[in-house]
Amino acid sequence: MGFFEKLKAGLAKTREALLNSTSCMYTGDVEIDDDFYDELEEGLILADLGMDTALKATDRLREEVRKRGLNTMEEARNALKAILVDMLTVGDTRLNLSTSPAVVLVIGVNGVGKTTTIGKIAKQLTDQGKKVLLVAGDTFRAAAADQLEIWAARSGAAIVRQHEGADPASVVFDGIQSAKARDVDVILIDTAGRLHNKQNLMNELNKISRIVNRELPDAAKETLLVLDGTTGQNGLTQARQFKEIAGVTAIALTKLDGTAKGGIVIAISDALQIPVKYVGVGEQADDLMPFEAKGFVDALF
Ligand SMILES: Nc1nc2c(ncn2[C@@H]2O[C@H](COP(=O)(O)OP(=O)(O)O)[C@@H](O)[C@H]2O)c(=O)[nH]1
Ligand SMILES: [Mg+2]
Repeated sequence: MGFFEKLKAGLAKTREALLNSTSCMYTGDVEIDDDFYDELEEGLILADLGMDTALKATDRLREEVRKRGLNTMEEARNALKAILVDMLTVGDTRLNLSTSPAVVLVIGVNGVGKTTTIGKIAKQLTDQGKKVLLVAGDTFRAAAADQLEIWAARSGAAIVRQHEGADPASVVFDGIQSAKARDVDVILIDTAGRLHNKQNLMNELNKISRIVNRELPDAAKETLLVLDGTTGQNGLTQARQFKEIAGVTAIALTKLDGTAKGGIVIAISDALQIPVKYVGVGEQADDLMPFEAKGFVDALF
């Protein structure tokens, strides 16, 4: 399956939801009037764009239709697609890996797909000929490092881990020394998402960041927040919290294959102005897609 076909297949449920909730856009004889805009706005909210983003998109469409004198549904649909692409365009969609090593700190709550996403990115990077090192910073359970180890074996990446319960910052320190010794291109750091309160989590992530900044002051760094696409608006709430505590630079939205709530991508980009850089549409290594706004919107309509 080609890239676009795969994305399209992965977004099937979201596309269906959007099609149902915005059916007013697919009937040729509907007037483009206030009722139409109300119905569209409601439809976009149902498709998980959230109230603010749905309102903004509808207002922009209204403006565009008026300004350009659009009068067919097809024209209105194309205008809406262009507006959504624009709302999804909030910065560079590729990870900045411009130095060797570059560091990607991967954060997010438990179960969203952090370890899996790291494994997939590792596989894609090693396939491109890069030397990758995985750091098992989730030390809560030995199983977390075991899971990362499986991805290391699958991708050919190296891994640094310690015993269960070890200080994550110390694992990161070890990982960086090892990366320096082995001329690694990309360090991917896994973290735990189960710290019992916000302050705790913030302290932990800050400690890791301090080590990274001290040991690799000139390295390209990304903080990649992983969000579970099936949680819809709750994902947006998580993103706001993590943005506040950890300075998120990139987002990966996983599990879009199992949900009709994919419209949340648009809400997140628009509300937080943080670029979505990956979307996950399955459990295999090649089910992680580099995000591209136009392709995403095309796959939705
Ligand atoms: N269907 C689907 N499952 C996914 C995707 N990404 C992760 N998962 C699954 O979600 C579960 C939790 O993933 P894991 O990486 O362990 O989450 P973590 O706790 O954040 O590290 C696993 O069963 C993964 O296989 C995705 O894009 N699609
Ligand atoms: Mg994990």
